[in-house]
Amino acid sequence: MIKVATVAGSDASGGAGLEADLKTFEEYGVYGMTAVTLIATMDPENEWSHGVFPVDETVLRAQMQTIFAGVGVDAVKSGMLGTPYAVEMVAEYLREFKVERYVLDPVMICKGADEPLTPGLNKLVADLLLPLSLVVTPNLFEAGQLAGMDTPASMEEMKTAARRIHDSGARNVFIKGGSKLEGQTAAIDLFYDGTTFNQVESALIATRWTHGAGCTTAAAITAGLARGLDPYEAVSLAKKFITLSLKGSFALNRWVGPGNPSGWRKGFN
Ligand code: PXL
Repeated sequence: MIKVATVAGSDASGGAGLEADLKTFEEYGVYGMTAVTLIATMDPENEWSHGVFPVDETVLRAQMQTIFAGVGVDAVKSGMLGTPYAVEMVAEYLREFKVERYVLDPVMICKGADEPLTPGLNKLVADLLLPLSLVVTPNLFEAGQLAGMDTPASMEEMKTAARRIHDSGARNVFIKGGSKLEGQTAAIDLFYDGTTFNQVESALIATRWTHGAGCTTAAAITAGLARGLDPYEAVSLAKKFITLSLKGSFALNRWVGPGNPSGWRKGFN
């Protein structure tokens, strides 16, 4: 059995975080494990505002031991880490267990919130985790932050950001959210392996229910790598996966709605 792990937050609403990761792993036919870094909650009496409750360092370490020392992994993904000790611990375990296939989803914001959730952490993530990543999956905002520039507003700026992030140690950079560039009508993302730029394109799915799309994309890339795809193949397949997931998206309530990772199995097309 192919085994993958996600080191990520739990989203109590079920659409993002490790819940999205596990659903995605299941669709890819790989065995998923979780190290929970924090629990994210949403308050229905306060316009769905987010609460973030980090998991104690000892408890996080015990989970990492279970997964890395106790079982072993073919690929690893990290999502929302939330604390400096979580970032440091991920770096420590990736190094100690010589993980080759590591996907860094540098989660800095949740959809709906425009402020970084943990601003102080971004530099630590860039310093410690970018150099260990096989693929990093920033959205436009996160790409700007990792590249030390404003949020890219054109394909040229996306390329500049991708180059800088590659120079900081990520072996492959996948910048999502090209559909948000001015005048864009398709969902165009950018893949860069240090030599060649590839645009990864799909039709734009017109839905406001995109909660968990970033988590799902990174989890799909992780599972694809674990199954032996190369980074560009894994990214291309993940793009198809997320497009079909978004075709099956739905509202949970008036604030939020997730994609549906079973979209490609159920044929929402
Ligand atoms: O979608 C970003 C994200 C990642 N991880 C967790 C979250 C969210 C957004 O709500 O709750 C745990």
